[in-house]
Amino acid sequence: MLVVHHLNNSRSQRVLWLLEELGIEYEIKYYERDAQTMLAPQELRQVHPLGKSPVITDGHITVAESGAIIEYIVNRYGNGRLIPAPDTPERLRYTYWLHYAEGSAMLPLLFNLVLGRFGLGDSDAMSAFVAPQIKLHYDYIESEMHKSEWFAGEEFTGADIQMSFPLEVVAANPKEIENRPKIKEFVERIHARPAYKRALERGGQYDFAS
Ligand SMILES: N[C@@H](CCC(=O)N[C@@H](CS)C(=O)NCC(=O)O)C(=O)O
Repeated sequence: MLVVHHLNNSRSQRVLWLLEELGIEYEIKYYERDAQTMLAPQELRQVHPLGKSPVITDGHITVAESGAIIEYIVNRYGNGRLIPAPDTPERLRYTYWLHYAEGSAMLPLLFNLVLGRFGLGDSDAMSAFVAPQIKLHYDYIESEMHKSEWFAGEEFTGADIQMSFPLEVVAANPKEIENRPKIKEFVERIHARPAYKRALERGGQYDFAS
């Protein structure tokens, strides 16, 4: 049985959602963030040395990194669902957004979170680097979203699930989406999906679902 090592209020909500979209049976092992540091408990390091979530175990296989997990699940259990056909422009877009979400889109958001938490929300680093990078990336995403219904094309895919987390984080700040209607609409659309709602019921606390 596939097991999702799930940290509350985290990126691993995406993995639950993917499994619900595909209708695959799975178990959840729940982990709670430390209320002060927000870090995962040490026991998660017994599953993977970095102790980050999501991690999945599937028999003797352990997979970390949400993009790699989505690839693994879609390739192994998807039967062609949630992934565009090989050698198509849509497949290339799928791969691009699958990597872009964690490789690029999350970085300025993470800087923003860390600087804010350490009282550096008004620092030069924030105004000279972080804020312009957030603007650059999220204006870019907004403009790309005018091209098609979903990230890889007209069909919903695993790339939409992977892109959901950075967009939910951005959409949590009303100022960030007041001039980005495509991002706002995307987040509303995914939240309305039955599989998304089922994943929320199973996953527990997740602050970016409204
Ligand atoms: N790029 C990784 C990021 C994993 C990550 O940093 N997860 C966070 C949760 S959103 C985490 O485990 N934080 C707790 C910690 O660092 O101890 C992925 O997409 O899986």
